[in-house]
Amino acid sequence: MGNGASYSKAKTVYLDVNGEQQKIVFSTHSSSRDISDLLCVAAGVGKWVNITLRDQDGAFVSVAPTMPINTVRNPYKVHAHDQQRNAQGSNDEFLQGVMTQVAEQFNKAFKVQDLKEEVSSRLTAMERRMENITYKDQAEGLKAIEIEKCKMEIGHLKDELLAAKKSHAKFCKCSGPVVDEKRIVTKRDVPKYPKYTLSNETIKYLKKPTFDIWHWESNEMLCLLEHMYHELGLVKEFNMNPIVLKRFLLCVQENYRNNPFHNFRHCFCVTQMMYGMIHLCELHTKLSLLDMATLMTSAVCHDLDHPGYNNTYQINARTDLAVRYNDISPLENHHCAVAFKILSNPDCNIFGNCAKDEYKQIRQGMISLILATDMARHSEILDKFKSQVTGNFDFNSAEHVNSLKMVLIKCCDISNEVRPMEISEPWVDCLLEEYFMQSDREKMEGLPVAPFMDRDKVTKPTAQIGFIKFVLIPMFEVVARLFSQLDDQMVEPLREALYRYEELKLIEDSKKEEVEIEELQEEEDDVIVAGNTY
Ligand code: 0WF
Ligand code: ZN
Repeated sequence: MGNGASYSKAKTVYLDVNGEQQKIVFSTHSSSRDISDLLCVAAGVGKWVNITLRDQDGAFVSVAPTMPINTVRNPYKVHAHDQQRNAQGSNDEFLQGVMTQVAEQFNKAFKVQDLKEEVSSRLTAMERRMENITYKDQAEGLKAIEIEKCKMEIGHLKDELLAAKKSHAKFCKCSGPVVDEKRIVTKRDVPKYPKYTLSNETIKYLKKPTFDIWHWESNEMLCLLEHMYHELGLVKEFNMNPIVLKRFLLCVQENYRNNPFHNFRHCFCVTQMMYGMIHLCELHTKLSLLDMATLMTSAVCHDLDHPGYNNTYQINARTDLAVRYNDISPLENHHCAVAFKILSNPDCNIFGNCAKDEYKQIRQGMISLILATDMARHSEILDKFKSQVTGNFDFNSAEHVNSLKMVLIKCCDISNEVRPMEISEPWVDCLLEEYFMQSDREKMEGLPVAPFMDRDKVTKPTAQIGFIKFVLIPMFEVVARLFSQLDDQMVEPLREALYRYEELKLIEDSKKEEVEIEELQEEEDDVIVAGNTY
């Protein structure tokens, strides 16, 4: 394993374009758009064509700098969808396309359980689109009966999907609909998870916020996480079986989805930052090992099975998660439930050898910390902590320490901008890609869209300036009042990031102004020409 000190990395991804072997090579700092363009070239199609990739199991692979690499023997299948042609094609073709998509997704749903919810809500969205077509097509003369037939077909598919969902629940004897049982059991066991030797340099860097989190593939990240548990003395203190620890981490990794942002690398980043803060703040001198185990395990589990659509979407779209948790932090409640489902398997329970009371405290702590990552509770949690720090912060008070732990996990969760620019910037692209996926879907489903998620309104600097200025810096400044070493190592890098984005915004604004002046000039010229003509 290397040391992770170099920041840029080239990725090679192998492709199957209609049976022909191709490959693309890109930097991990490329944008998703750049990679999409490369894919179009590899597929021999124009840049307006929408490309999707599927792996050997038929699962979609997101086109992003974080996409998993593959091997020449397991290329991703390239599918090109010509949007221009579709737009010009007949309504019949469009309806045919919709039906094919429905059938494709439906078939896939039988193979992959966790797509069922997705399929169901997409069917609803398609139904709404069909409604729109009905009105438009009356003018264009498309037979209403044809549309009715398609609607009926969708209705049948939905009924069958619901029946399949129910029979699966019966078959699996799921204790509740919270968790997809299949994913809780690891697909591969510990022997398949290679052992790496960590260099001394890697071990040293791992404690720093400058650690290059893009340098490592999944197995390496697992190995680094395992090292953190050992190095902090948690394995010894809680009498963890080292194989159970490996299996727990493997199971955690398998329960993160391949979202552009909320994926296993984000889990690794948040945990590595927690590990870094534990060392930087010398928390072992202030907190117990039980607190440390709670902090680390909460970080590892905090976004388990994130679907890539935030709480606002869950609530507005009235998803199963929102219904299950009565609109109260549906995602965070779900991440936590998945965590304890994993720990309920004795083969994965790293706290299996703890005393009952210790387990109870760890469980309580983890619930409190994972739920604290809901940004809707940001002011409530920070204001309470601020008042404790402003008075006399008491490391012997359980309430004060709980507030501190909540703020620590919050800091780590949104800490990308603390890292060097080369590391932090690609995360903004990943997050915007996830946000745009959500806002596109919200538009399609007629749901409200937040301006900061709207691809027509947000840019990287506008997204980051307010977030760094009003969320990140104030929060890290409060923690730095307790641990002054944070000033140089975390608050200062945040100020530098803010300055950089403000500079970028100025450049962006002046370019926009130039374009506006040019447009005005052209309009004026047109008026003069028109004036001369008439
Ligand atoms: C893109 C920007 C943003 N920037 C980050 O660095 C970051 C880290 N985590 N997150 C981030 N969001 C979110 C992931 C899930 C929750 C937090 N976002 C924030 C938004 C655009 O703009 C604001 C700005 C101020 C207040 C609220 C939203
Ligand atoms: Zn997170």
